[in-house]
Amino acid sequence: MVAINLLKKFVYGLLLLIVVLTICLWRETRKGYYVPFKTESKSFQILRALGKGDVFTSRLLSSKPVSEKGQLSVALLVKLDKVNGSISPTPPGNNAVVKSKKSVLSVNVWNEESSSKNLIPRLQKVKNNYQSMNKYNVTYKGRRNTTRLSPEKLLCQLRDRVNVTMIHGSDGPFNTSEWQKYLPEKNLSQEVGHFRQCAVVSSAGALKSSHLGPEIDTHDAVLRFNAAPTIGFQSDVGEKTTIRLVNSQLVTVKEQKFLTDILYNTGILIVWDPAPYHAEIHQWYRKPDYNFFANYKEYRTRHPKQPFYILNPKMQWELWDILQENSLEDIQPNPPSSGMLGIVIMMTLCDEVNIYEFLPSKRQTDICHYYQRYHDYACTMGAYHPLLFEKNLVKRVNQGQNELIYTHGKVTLPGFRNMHC
Ligand code: NCC
Repeated sequence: MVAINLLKKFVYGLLLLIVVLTICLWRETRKGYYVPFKTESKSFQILRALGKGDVFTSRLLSSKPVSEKGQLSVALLVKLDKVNGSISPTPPGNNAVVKSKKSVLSVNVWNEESSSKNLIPRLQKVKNNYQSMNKYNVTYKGRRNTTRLSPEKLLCQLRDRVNVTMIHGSDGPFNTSEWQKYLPEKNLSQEVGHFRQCAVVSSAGALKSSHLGPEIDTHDAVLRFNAAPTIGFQSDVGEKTTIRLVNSQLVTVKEQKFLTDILYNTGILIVWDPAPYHAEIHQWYRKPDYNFFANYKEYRTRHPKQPFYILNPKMQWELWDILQENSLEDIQPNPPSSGMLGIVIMMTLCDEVNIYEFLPSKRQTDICHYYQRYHDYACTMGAYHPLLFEKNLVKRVNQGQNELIYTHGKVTLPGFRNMHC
């Protein structure tokens, strides 16, 4: 009897230990964890439950740093005045709204002066580590614009200083008879022609339940990134894919199944790879970040009719310099994200570019991608890529309304062709 009681106590003790260990392990892995999809941010769910669906007080961004469990930080509260059912931004410093009896909507959209100081501590640490590592030997000696450039001037800088070109047969190490077999004959603008309105669809989790699919599909061309699917997500992200920009890691790493997954067989493909700071093509070719060249050739052999370009690596640092020049602090010395590269690529091909959920909407979430259940703020705020500063720049040159950022996560930029500098 005594032995049975002892055994029972031992089993209960063991069970308790297992429960405690499981909780500890769960807390340790909070940095990237999988849970079932949430369709709306908690704050918005609460507001809806309270029947306050149109008084948006989502804490997308706050002016104080917050913990990992909190919402994203860094805020600018943009007050929108609701008039006759439509919403228009209130000019800064205008108290008319407060004085009038009109209903006032307080919504938060991306603060274009966001600073890394407002990031959660983990992301601040990651940024500092990348800065000390300086993997690409960035030696930036350029200007720092302490006085803000106008949106028009910033756009002209992008147009005039970022050369969006693809590698072609006359470029350095690619001018061999072997490479001629693989590189597309036509250049990208010959291949696509002239687009009027284009959409760039970020891969953010905030696209989930957005119902933006039909709107996205009305565009002449749609750019998507990496492994972002359409099948199963049409109502939120649409089904048209004109161009897919993929990073070299995705093309190289076997687990990503780039050579076999039919996801990649639609539209025009463009691959890019991080290069040393302002390196010549030869230097990059000898030491790419991911050696994707063999898989590129293999894919071209399997799908010779599908246009597949290699982005000239000079573009990434030309763009990075503009990001650094217009930021008040040192940004990550790593190339811009695929998202930012894709936006600029589309600005060279289209008259107008609508970008979805690059700047987070009211659906903001820490779910990384709309097609996965992985949670990590780094996907939206940046860790390796200087995403925070990319978003600041995009917000500054946005020609659309703040209201549309909030409701649709939508930003509108002009195509380079339509700009008068
Ligand atoms: O996640 P990723 O990007 O494929 O997303 C494409 C672009 O969408 C924007 N984005 C994404 C998620 C989010 N919550 N907010 C956003 O604004 C970004 O602009 C992003 O660039 C990349 O840039 O290539 C990146 O690729 C992934 C990953 O390699 C691919 O998805 C392939 O699996 C990187 N993740 C990892 O390496 C773990 C990511 O850092 C950048």
